[in-house]
Amino acid sequence: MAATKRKPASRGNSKKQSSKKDSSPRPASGSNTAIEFTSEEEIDAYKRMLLIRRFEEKAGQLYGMGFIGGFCHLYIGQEAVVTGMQMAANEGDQVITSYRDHGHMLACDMDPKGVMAELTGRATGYSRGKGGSMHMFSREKNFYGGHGIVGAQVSLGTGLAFANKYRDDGSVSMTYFGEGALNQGQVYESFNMAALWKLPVIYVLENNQYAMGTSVTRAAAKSEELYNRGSVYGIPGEQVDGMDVRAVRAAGARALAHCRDGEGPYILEMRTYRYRGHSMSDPAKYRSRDEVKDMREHHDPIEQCRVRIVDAGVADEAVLKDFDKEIRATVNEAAEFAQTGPEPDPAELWTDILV
Ligand SMILES: Cc1ncc(C[n+]2csc(CCOP(=O)(O)OP(=O)(O)O)c2C)c(N)n1
Repeated sequence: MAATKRKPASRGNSKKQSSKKDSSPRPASGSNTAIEFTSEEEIDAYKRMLLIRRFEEKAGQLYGMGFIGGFCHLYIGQEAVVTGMQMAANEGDQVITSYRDHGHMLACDMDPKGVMAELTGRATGYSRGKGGSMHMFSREKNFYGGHGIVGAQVSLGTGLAFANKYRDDGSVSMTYFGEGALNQGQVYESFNMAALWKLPVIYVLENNQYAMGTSVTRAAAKSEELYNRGSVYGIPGEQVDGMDVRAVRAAGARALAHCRDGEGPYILEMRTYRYRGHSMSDPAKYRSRDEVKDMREHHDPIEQCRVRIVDAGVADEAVLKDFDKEIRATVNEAAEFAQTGPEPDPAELWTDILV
């Protein structure tokens, strides 16, 4: 198979961009072939993405009110990535990601109550209140965390793919990481092994343009072509408009088919953007308000979906408002559960530790 499947898409799909050459963040227009959704799929995608958005907004509020301690990294702006991938995936395919993980858990159909209760450190949370925002798992839902060490999940995700190949069960490991993590050595060790052994793994590179306060153009060589980073190992890659859930699902389907056909790993560079700071303690002074405003106004994944739904007459504003109401109710219920659940028993300090 050719090392690189697609050329980077044109970056000219954004109207208002910074005049600085090669420094303004924007999603690629992606390889928009066969990306149309049915009416049901549009609604499904809209609801899934809105659940993540509303959940994250609530988590941000609870953090501000002091209910959540430690780190908390929100996924707002990036919802289309994990939503589109999960729409393409089969049951049994695994997900593993970094600390920016709440959206992935919800997309894996984990219970919002259990996720929120983990954020507030309650015994009713997914890690019984001992993991917090960055460390949650659900074997049942094939979600393997939640990892605070940048890039560490890439080798673990490659290991999941090794197990899939060993068991020959047709499952694919969807291994997510940021463009900051991409420059780590273990990522390339993983690429080598995955290509050598033709492991069924999709490396989902969530290029949200910033690693903490460092823009990708300052940190990565050839930052316009990150999809190409596996080419020396013969790993195909493509750049995808990560703000368009349809483009993500289409690319995800291509990559999954490649893996299931026994062709080995695949890289999807999702051009996306995070609206909030790196974590709740980041005032994001390294970028302008206009830059964020432009992304919100012209590229928002949920708004794009909403406009398509209304324009095509799939649902009207009143119906969409009802969806929002339902989703807000689910999230409020999760927040209530997370604020009222019991704290972990102090005896738990001595369980689940490696000696
Ligand atoms: C090995 C390691 N080095 C540094 C850090 C500190 N750190 C936490 S997040 C982060 C930036 C990672 O950015 P990226 O991979 O692009 O992911 P994003 O936060 O944008 O989702 C850094 C340097 C860490 N947690 N682990």
